[in-house]
Parts: sequence; C-alpha cells; structure tokens
Amino acid sequence: MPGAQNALIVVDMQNDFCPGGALAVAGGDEIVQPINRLMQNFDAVILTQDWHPADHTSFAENHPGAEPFSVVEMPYGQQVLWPAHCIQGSNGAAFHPDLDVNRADLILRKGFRSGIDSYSAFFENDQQTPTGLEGYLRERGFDALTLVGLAHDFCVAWSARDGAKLGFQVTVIEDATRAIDLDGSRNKARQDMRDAGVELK
Ligand code: VGL
Ligand code: ZN
Repeated sequence: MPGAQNALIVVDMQNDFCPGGALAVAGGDEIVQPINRLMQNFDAVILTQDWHPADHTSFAENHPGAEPFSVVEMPYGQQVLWPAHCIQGSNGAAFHPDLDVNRADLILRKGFRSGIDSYSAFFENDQQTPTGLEGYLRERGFDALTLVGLAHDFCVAWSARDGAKLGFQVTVIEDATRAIDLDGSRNKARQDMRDAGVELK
C-alpha cells in the first residue's frame, strides 16, 4: 500500500440541502463543481447521505405544535427540529444531479433510525453509536481526511470534530462548504472544530 492515504469525505450534497430543497442551505449548489474537481486529488472519495424515515424525530412535523428550528430535549441531548428533509427514497434525498457520484468508493447513509439523528458521519447524535465509518477508514489505511459539503455548521462540523477526536488528521476546505447559520452556529462550529484540532483551510 502506498504512503499517506488521504480520503475526501463529501457530506450530504443532496437536493434537499440545495436551493429549492426542503432544508435549503444558501449557495449549496455553488460548491458542486468545486467538489467534483477536488475529487481528482484524493485516494478515495466517500459520500455521506442523510437518509431519514418519514417518522423521524428530528422533524418538527412529528412534534405536534412545534416550530421548525426550535430546540427540544431528547434522551440523547438537545435536538434542533428541522423541516422534514432527505426522506428515504425521495428526490430530496437524492444527490445533486451534477455531483460526480461515480467517483465514490463508498456511500454512507446516516440518520436512518427514527428515534435518533446523526449529524456526524462517525457517530449518531448520542455521540456513541458508531456508523461504521471509522472501521472502514482504518481498514483501508486512511489517516488523513478532508471534509467538504453541507452543512458547514452541522454535519460537516460534527463529522470533522469526531474524526479529529478519533485521531485522524482532519482538514475542512471551507470554500467547498456552506452553512445554515442558525443563531450563530457557524462561528460556534468553527471554534469547536479548531478546539478539536481540525484544520480549517
Ligand atoms: C443536516 C440538519 C439536519 C446537515 C442534516 O447535513 O448538515 N443538517 N440534517
Ligand atoms: Zn437530517
């Protein structure tokens, strides 16, 4: 096996997170072509796909009377209630049509259990239930990870932070991300990532 192995992890580049989608992130579509170009520079490309059942407890509509973007206490901690998004098999859950999905070695789905969200590609939101990605990366010999995609301040940040905690050398290319920026979440995410030892580039 050749020397240092660097994997590109492309987070949640799905229709629902792009303009016109159910949980649109401003400018989400602008990063598709830059991400496609970046893919050429890595030993592997891994795509994550937010993949929720319709009765998912992260959806505001499944909490009678609750407003989207409000916060509730769940058994595993605080949870933002989102508009329903990325429902398994829907067009909203599909990857942006221009994303070069053929380049991916692995597509990792997350958030598929009704009772718990999964922002991070490594752990569900209880921060202990593994998705299996760590084992995959270690078995293939990756030590460096570069993260891009949506959303900067939720799934990218949580994945980056967990990757660094697990001992990977993690870089986030911020130009190839876009943020939801809910109540200052973008700045907080940047600080959390830096504190965890993530390089922001
Ligand atoms: C995401 C909120 C809910 C993300 C996923 O991809 O950042 N954010 N589900
Ligand atoms: Zn989600």
